[in-house]
Amino acid sequence: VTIETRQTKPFDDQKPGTSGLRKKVPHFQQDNYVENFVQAIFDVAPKEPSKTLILGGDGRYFNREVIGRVIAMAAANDVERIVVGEGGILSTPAASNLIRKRNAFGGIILSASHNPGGPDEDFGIKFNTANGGPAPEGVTGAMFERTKQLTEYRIDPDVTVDIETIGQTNIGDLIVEVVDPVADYAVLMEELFDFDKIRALFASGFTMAFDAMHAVTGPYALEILENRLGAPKGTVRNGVPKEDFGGHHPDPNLVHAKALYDDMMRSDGPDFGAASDGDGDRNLIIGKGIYVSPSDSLAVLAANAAHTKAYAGGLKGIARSMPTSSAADRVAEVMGLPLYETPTGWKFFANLLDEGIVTICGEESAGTGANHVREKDGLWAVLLWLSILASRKESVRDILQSHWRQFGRNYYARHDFEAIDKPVADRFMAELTAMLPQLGGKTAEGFQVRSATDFAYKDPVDGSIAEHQGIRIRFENGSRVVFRLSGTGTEGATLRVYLERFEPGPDGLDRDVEEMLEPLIDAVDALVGYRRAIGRMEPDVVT
Ligand code: VG1
Ligand code: CO
Repeated sequence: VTIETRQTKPFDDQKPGTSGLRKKVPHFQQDNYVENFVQAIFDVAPKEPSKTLILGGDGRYFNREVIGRVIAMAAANDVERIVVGEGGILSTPAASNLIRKRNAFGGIILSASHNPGGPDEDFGIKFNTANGGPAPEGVTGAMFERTKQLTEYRIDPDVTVDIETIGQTNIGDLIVEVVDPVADYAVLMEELFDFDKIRALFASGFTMAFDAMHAVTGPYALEILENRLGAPKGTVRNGVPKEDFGGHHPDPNLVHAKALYDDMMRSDGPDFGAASDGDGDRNLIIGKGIYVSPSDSLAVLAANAAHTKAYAGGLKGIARSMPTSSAADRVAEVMGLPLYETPTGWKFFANLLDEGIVTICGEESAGTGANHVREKDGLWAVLLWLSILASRKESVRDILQSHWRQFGRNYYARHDFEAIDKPVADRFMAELTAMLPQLGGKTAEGFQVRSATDFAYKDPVDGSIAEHQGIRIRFENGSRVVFRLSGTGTEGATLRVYLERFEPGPDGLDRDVEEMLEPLIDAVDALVGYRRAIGRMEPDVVT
């Protein structure tokens, strides 16, 4: 063991965003940029309940390189055991599971999730704490402070480990365990779901397409869907993880998973379609001829969870991020469950899950998950859908339509305006915030403002406060718009505009989403003039 202390310089831009530190690869390749951030993690994270670290990533370009550096630095930073996925692979939910199973003090997950990969694309590092969840704001804040002060990092340059072969290596006091990235996760899924029932569904001729988007979920989906559940070979598409995700955005939405969507709209297409993102924590659900919005998916899963082994005893509560539609609120109301509304980002769910006051959580950005791990979980959502389909023996369309008849329908879309000049975006948000006191009561295009607020959240478990989490304008007719800036982008600023309009039914449940939201967009634009302020008429991405 030859621990070296090397000089580094502090960086002023290592503030983790919604989900870890994300930058372009060349930015991460600056001298000591990775080392600085990793040292800050080791300095800030308490090594409790054990000195075990979980390590893996989504397999994107630069993944292997950074895995090697983290191992060498861990050896010099009082880590006793590293559990790393073979080939440096671990999906985000699988990493969360391993942290919990191994009583690790935390995990380092290398991913920029749904952002593209490659030498000029995105990379990311995130740290999850001992509960398996993304580091809370207190911890990321402390890490950021540390990155601005660091002048040295510690490394054992002699430590090199073959991460391509499963097995254990002892290097001085350090044990490095290379594990099958899928095995423990697959066991967890078998504990939660009735695999026999899903197997019978596939055996009955039910067909599915799963698009792994050349990202990390490929090996998980192949093992679970095809090998264990007997889905026909070829059910999993793009199942081999690639460093550049085959040149695509591994973002499971109707833009980037268009090929899957097109297949699902064919009358002879599969019965059920799904996709996942770069690091395996998101899910896209499409039925034959019908898209399920993530907000609706959360509501349907919550309403039907009792069809599944793990949730047969009922749910404790539901949580959703603030911009997510209130479809889940109606389910909670009918089922007599508490509903929590949190800021965007999975880290805000962890306390509620730890405390045992919610069971299922979701975000409009295609994230759904539950108390089995502390991250959103793409394949879990797919398996829950499959369990419900196996049990109800109805199509996705029938399930969705009967859901709307019972609870009403929340027409919903998110408009993303990408790569806006940051000063322009910041100025617009500041002007909008200043406008809020005057908006109440105003009317445009027949929409009257009921309230206009800057969302702040007080965590009911630890009392911590998160401010400026999005501007929310609510109308008397139940419609709503939310404005916020993305915290995961790596180019300029991305303005997200979340639009929602409620129809109680029984009429008006089968309308076109875009048509339904158009009057709301016009009203909002008349009130706050966002299109002019950012100089864009049309969004880059609609989801
Ligand atoms: C986006 C989504 C948010 C999600 C986050 C991380 O954040 O809106 O709901 O939790 O990505 O997802 P933002 O700040 O860009 O809106 V992932 O799959 O990147 O880990
Ligand atoms: Co993700």
